[in-house]
Parts: sequence; structure tokens; C-alpha cells
Amino acid sequence: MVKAVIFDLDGVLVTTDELHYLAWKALADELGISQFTRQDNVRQRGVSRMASLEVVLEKADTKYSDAQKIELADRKNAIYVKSLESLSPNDLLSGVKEFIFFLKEKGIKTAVGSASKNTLMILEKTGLANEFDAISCGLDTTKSKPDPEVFLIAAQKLGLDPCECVVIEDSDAGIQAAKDGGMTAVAVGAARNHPLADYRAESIEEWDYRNSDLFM
Ligand code: B16
Ligand code: MG
Repeated sequence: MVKAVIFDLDGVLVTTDELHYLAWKALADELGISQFTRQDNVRQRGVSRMASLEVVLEKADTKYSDAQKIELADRKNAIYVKSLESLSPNDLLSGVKEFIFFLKEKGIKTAVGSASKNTLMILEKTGLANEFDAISCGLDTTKSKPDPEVFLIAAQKLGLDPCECVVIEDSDAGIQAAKDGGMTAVAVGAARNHPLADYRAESIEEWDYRNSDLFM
């Protein structure tokens, strides 16, 4: 049986994808980049803020210095954080609380493995700050998913081997990271057709985890 479940944050526990998109779109508009689309935004899922900025700048005529890029990423983050002001426990995705309770009853540890540097604030606002045995986030890492670093740090904080951990992810980059890290990967949402996934579900709510061999 698995010893821990490591949750991706955005798209798995909570969905602020639309808020990320609107903040990047606002920045793109400010910079006169009219071609930034929702399809571009799909490639920003699960990857770091700076890697996401590069997706926006692919369509820019101007070349930006590293210092300017940091300023642009800060500007986007300010817009995004402002839009998180009204985030509350009501914004947790359906079935999340029940699944965490199920895992606790089974004695399975839980962790968060997220690219977001806003992880702690999002967990606090949604009432999950004290629910996990470990948190690994964008503040702990030097490499962005698909590098497995964020999940390996989570496993290390839990005191477990990667092969004892299951990762639940909604991004292609995150599924790749989980597999490269030697973990079992459950793909939900946008990543559910990823060829490397070991298990697939529409969402946690739709997943028949009670009957999954993972937890028998
Ligand atoms: P921040 P996850 C990711 O969260 C988002 O999916 C991705 O779109 C975002 O660029 C990344 O966090 C960094 O977020 O700007 O708040 O540090 O899916 O890994 O939980
Ligand atoms: Mg995600």
C-alpha cells in the first residue's frame, strides 16, 4: 500500500487557473501583446512563474532583460494575488476534504507539491493550512516541473522513498515530474490523457478511490 499522497495545488485542490490566465492576459495587454490566448495558458499550467512569463513573451516584439523580466513577473503576481483576496474554503474543489479525511483514516500521509510561491497563502485562505504532513512549493525549489524536484522535496520532508508516494496532478509537466521522480502518478483534469499516468480520473470527486488497489 502507498504511504503518502502528494497533491498538486492548482487544478487538484483548488482552481485558480482562470485567475492566473486573467493576470497574464492583463500583463500581455499592458505590454501590447495581443496574441496571448487560452491555449498558451494551458502550457503555463504547473510550471513556474518565470517559465510562464516566457510563454507570454514568445509573442512579444521587444526583448526584455533579466531584470525587466523579474519586474514583469512581479507585476503579474501583484494582479494575481489581488484576485485571490476573496478566495475562501468554498473554492476548494469538490470531494477534496472527503478524500483527505479518507487518507487520514487509513493512516496515509499527505503533502502538497506545488510550483506556486503563493502556496501557503492559498492553503490558509482555503482552510487547508494545517491539514498536510508536509508542504513543498515554489519557495523550496530551484527547478520547475517537469523536473521532479518539488515532489522529491515533499517525499524527503515526509521521510519516505519516492516509490512509496502517489502524486495527483492536473498538468502534463507534473505527470512527467512525478514519473521521473519514481512516483506513482494519478492524472486528473487537463492531464488525464497523459500516456505516462498510472491512474486517471476526471477529478478527485469523480475518482472511485475507495475501490482503487492503491489504497487496499
Ligand atoms: P505562482 P501548481 C502552478 O501551481 C500553476 O499551475 C501555474 O500556472 C503557476 O505558474 C505556478 O503555480 C506558479 O505560481 O506564480 O503563484 O508562484 O499547479 O503547481 O499548484
Ligand atoms: Mg496544477
